[in-house]
Amino acid sequence: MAGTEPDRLVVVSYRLPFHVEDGVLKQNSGGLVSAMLSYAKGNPESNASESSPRRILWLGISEDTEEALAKADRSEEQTLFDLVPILLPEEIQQKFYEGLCNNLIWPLFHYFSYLAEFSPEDYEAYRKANQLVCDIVCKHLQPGDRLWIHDYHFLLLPKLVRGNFRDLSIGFFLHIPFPSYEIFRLLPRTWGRELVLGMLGADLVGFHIYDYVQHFTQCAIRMVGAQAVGSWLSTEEGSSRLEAFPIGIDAQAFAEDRFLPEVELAIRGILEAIGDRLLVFSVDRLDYTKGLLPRLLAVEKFFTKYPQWKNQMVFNMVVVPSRDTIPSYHEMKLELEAHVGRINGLMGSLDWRPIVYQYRHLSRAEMIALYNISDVALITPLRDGMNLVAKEYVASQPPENPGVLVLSEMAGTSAELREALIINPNDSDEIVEALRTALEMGDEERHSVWSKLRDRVHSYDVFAWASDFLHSLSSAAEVGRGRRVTPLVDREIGIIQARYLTATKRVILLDYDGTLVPFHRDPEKAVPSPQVHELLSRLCGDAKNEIAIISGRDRSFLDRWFADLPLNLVAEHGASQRLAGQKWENVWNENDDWKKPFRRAMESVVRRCPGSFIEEKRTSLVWHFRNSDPIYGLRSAQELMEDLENNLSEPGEFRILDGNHIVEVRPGEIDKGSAALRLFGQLNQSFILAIGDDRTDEDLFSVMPRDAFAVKVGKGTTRARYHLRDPGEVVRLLEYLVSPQQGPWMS
Ligand code: GDG
Repeated sequence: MAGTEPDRLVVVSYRLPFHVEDGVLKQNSGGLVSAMLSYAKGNPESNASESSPRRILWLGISEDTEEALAKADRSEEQTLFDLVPILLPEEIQQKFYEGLCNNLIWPLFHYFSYLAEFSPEDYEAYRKANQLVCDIVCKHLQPGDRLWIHDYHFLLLPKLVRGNFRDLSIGFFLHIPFPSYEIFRLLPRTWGRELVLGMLGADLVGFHIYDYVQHFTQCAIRMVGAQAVGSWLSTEEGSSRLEAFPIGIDAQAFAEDRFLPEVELAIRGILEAIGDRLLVFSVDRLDYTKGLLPRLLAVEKFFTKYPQWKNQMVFNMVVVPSRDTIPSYHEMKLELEAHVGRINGLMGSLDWRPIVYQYRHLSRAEMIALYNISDVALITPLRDGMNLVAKEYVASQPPENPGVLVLSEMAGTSAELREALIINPNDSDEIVEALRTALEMGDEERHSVWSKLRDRVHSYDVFAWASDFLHSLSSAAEVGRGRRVTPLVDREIGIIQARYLTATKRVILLDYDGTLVPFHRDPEKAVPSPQVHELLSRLCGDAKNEIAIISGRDRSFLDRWFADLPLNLVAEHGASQRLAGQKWENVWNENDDWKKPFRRAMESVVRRCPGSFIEEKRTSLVWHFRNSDPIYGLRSAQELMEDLENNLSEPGEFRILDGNHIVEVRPGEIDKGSAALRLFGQLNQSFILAIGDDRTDEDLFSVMPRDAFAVKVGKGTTRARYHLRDPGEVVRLLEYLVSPQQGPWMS
């Protein structure tokens, strides 16, 4: 890592958005680079920190060398970019890009699962490519940088970079849809888990629309056991915020550029060709997601059903060349062209072709002219992450005579452009009727619909989008840093061990389930291993130690496994306690009548939520849903919590807790913190270590003095300062304390 340069943005996208042509740096068309350019220039109307120019380092695949890019002539604003081309080894590039990106992720995420190819070699190449890109990115990162990673080529990258830079602000944005769990689960389990965890390496994960946020959340809950609270997802590794940022366009530029001379020239050309007929258009890359053939057949159906429109309307279908050396794309193109020929042959006349088909890339002026002059845009993809053409069409319309947008409900942008004529692209009759409505729409309605669409396209343009994302990233990264699991590492273990060794009196407070012993589907089978038993015995054998197990379990369970050890035991979160070598005593002595209404509420949830069950303890009732469907379990837990709350008469009399796959209700005066204070008074021993994994342990952490070591096991927010990943690490830590001669901890 080189010297510090404050407030630099580092962007990684598959392609570098610049290339060198005759020694001059040329900017590729695309909203992202324009947005970044405007961000780099700074907004003169903003506060000081946002008004000054900022540098952007951009890394991506390129055919130009770093030297050629650096030497190329640049405009003044382009000098704000530092460009790093990435060149992957040929054997990886092919399998990574053509293989995993284009033959698996693209079709699968667009719901074309029958086209998805699940090749382990391609996945391995994808892993390697992400690792190689990570190595290059890490070499260029500097303290204070913010990193913004784009799209499905780099789903693993956020986590890989996070492994090297714990506190870096990392944002990730997905430009294509994130599919529902039913589609995503088709991926081999290890791949799916890796991809989700890869994305969750970012502080902020952005999608176009809220549907995709929900789909991702469900996948993360089901596949990696993430916990969702509001817009945050937590795993053992940390927390990420998920949000929808519907990408915008440079609406102002589209509105103004229609007056450029080259655009006016192109408009005149189109007008001459179509005469006084109405013009309907579409522009897409050649791709099966775009619904090209169904659209064409719907237009044919339109002319058949409404022959009065023959010779009155022209459909200009522009298909932009893409991947047509691949046989399936080439076949798609031939099939499309065969139908264009057939329809024109069948319906056309000497002076009218119903379909004007173009297979080529248009210049920007031609695009804007086409947008400007078309009466209807027929945007009917079968699936699309967002679809910028729809927004560009809206922004380019002449206010005096705006056109009509017919839009597929399968395009992300339909969630925003709600006033458009929304169609289902598989329903040819609906397309036919929408086309007719659009062509016949009266002036007043056209103006009213368009002005609403225009307002939306202008108010959340690409600059608002980028600045919204980057602002959100700053706040998410700040919160994320606070929440990130701080695994104990050598240095901290060293400090704990040194304090342990020099202390004259030590207290060690241990939770049981999820802390000393991993969870089991059947709680009765979650029993301590001989290693744990022997370890506890060694800890108790040291006269300086006072060891307590403070658990939610009942007395008989704790007696069964620990009666032979000189341990302090606390059962049912503090309702009973047994001091080492003494008898059990009850802290709570009421009868069971209070449980009745709570039990009734729980029984009703058990009937509805398969796999869940009620555990009755002397001083609490617990509803478990570890063995239920995780999403339905969570929903049922929320409903149960509300139901239980409704049974409370006095505040504080009972506590309702949502723990690790449980909902528990118990008397308000019983908690693990009070139990610890009852056992050990003011907790002023020279060494105190408290370890626990769930919400009930937070009560324990909350009574810990400042110099105590509070350790949270697993994911989730906590008051504890330290984290361990799982019970295995807890045992390792305790072994470490009793055997000081061991080698390094984790490095
Ligand atoms: C991904 C997602 C999401 C197209 N043909 C020509 C041309 N274009 C320009 C358009 C528009 C862009 O390309 C295509 O817009 P998309 O929305 O399809 O964007 P992609 O980058 O292909 O796709 C998509 C997008 O990312 C943004 O997040 O909306 O869902 O798949 O800007 O104007 N431009 C010129 N000539 C053409 O022939 N000059």
